[in-house]
Amino acid sequence: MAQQQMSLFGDLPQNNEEQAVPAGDASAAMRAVELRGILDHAAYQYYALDAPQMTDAEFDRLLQELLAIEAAHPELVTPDSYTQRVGGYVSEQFEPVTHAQRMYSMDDAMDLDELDEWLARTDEALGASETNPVAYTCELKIDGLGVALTYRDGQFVRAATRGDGTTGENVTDNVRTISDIPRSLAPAGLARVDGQGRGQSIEVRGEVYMPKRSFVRLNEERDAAGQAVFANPRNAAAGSLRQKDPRITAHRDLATFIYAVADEGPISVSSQWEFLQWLGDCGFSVNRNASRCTSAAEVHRFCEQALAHRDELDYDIDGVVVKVDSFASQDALGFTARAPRWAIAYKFPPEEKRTVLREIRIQVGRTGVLTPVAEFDPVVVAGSTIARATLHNIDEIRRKDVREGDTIVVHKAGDVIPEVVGPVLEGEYAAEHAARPEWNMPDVCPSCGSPVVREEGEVAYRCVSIDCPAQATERLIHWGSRNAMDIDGLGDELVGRMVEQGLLSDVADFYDRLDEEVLAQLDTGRTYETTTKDHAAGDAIAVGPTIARKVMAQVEESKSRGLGRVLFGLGIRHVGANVGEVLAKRFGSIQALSVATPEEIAQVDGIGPKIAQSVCEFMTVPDNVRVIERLRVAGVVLEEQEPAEVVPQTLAGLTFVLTGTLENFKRKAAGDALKAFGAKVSGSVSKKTSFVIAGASAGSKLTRAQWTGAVPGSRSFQLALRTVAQLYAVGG
Ligand code: 3B9
Repeated sequence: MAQQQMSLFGDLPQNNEEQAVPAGDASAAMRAVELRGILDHAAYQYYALDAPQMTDAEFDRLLQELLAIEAAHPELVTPDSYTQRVGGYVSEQFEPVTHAQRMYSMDDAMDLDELDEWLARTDEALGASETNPVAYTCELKIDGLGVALTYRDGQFVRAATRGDGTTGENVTDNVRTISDIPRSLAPAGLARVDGQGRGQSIEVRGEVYMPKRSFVRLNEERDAAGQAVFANPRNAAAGSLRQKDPRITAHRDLATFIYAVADEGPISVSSQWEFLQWLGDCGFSVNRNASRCTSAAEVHRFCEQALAHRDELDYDIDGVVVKVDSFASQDALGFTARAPRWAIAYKFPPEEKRTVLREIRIQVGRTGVLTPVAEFDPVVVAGSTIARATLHNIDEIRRKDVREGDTIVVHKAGDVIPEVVGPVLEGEYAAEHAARPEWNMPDVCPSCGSPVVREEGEVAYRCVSIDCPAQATERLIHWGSRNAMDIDGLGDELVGRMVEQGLLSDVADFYDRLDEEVLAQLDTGRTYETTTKDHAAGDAIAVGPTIARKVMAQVEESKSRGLGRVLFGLGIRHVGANVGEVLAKRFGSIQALSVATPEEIAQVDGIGPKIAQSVCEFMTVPDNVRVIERLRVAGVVLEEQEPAEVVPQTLAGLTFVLTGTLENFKRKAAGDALKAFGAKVSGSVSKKTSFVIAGASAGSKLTRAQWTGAVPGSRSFQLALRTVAQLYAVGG
């Protein structure tokens, strides 16, 4: 969770992928699979981990793209597609619960004008007049987790999360530990329920939250214990509610506010205002900051008050909920598919904070792109502390005109991603800003000192050095990332340390150089704060045997992730996760791919000439070939498990004999590559032998070699020659 701000540019396969317009059905199908994967992953991060990595806008854009593909190709719709769900994430850890009545969402009003429009429309629909105004109940919108609590015969029996609105998770055992939830409904409340609630199931709804003070205390404890801290109270509440062990939940200070009932039929109340009163009579915790208003002006005043006092509350709120008070009027207005027409959520404007921009620091990515990042004094925005934000590129810095030392305004785009809005230029700030020098991209890479280049027509500046340690680190991080080799437990920081200490420099080092014992001794860069019998304060903290063993086990497991992920993990420019899979399917092995021409690669559905060129270039760099060969020797799977679709059988009918020591290939690997193209590989020279590929210290087989069958100048000869030439080129 603490990483949330840092890893925003993390491992979504989008970034360096060619955005191919789905051409044929095959690429549409691939894209649909990929989109589902991305959406599922994003939803999981959002709902299950409470660590969103994507803005809502980006999520929506991808969802729309998937919807468009599925609309055009209905045969591609799968029952598990994100589009077949209402939203939300239903985990497998807790038993699913189907809500008796849908847990509705609410329409949003993004500003007071939109709120006014809704009020006017609702007044109109209900036939309001000056003498007979519509009454609205205004409540605070608690930024917690929606829950449904079921009482049978007045006894608490079940708690469920909101989930996707239709199906949630059974979290009864955990919710039972929340102290402000009544075990049984108080008599004062039951007095107003048909038959005193006997034989009845009553489901109330509300929000579970963690008080701000408890959140701060919990994070202090976690930090002291070296555990990851929660980004905000909502995440802390979610993490606490989704514990497998209810005893852990019990030790987290959670609380609730209840505001609704799934079916008000058996309760003799006729308005939301009375209903809140009834909830209190039952013993529920009901937020006291609510107001019954009979004019737009009063509603406005409530919203302004809520905004003005939000920081004084011991819980986070993200807006105001305005509900038509009378149940009869609510019934008259009814529901849309997702939300009641009688309620609206006025969302507070996105929070902006002022801070000081200390430094614009360069981050070198794995492809050598230099990205400027704003580092500013930490500020709490929308519930979590932020201290840096990407500035993307020099054009963006010029457009915003931010300079080191400026007082700046920051916010969170989509309430998630930290962003610099711009410099504060009012009053004396303007002159101070003008007196500061404009920031410029460096001429040399801050990591390795090589000159930086800006390619024609590109905004990005790049370090093109092969030996840049920053790029090496980023490439290694990428190799271990979730959509590549998925080496769990391999934090960015740990990789950085390993590179600094010389334990790792290329991806093959994970498999043939990394040593568990050495890793265990690696200094983490942190030091002990206190002295115990085992260490003194100030001593360096080592990785330790437990984490070292875990990482090595993950490295071992990663060997069998498959060719598609290897191709993605290698960080070949323009090869994203999707392209990696397509290439793996089509060519079946890395050998076959490495000897394919750009034209052959570009023939694959969904692969353009730019990708093809980039793959070929990568495969001819001797360093890369050596790394691939070391991966193979270490046992990393470099073949597609399913047979390749169609590899051009350019060598069909030809028989090869391999002999001697080849420079960069194991003989077997070279043979597999030839076979993938349809060649026969034989162990001994005979009349049928077309070619002998002789490495160093070849013996009798070379002596006995002779041409038979292949006529120089024939097509098969030409193709064979070219393929062999490529094999050699690749082999250095
Ligand atoms: C079935 C506050 C929030 C909120 C409602 C809220 C979120 C949602 C809602 C709850 N804060 N109030 N209120 N303060 N974060 C309005 C959507 N209401 C319901 O879920 C709901 C559900 C209902 C009525 C309300 O009744 C029906 C009965 C039979 C059939 C159909 C509906």
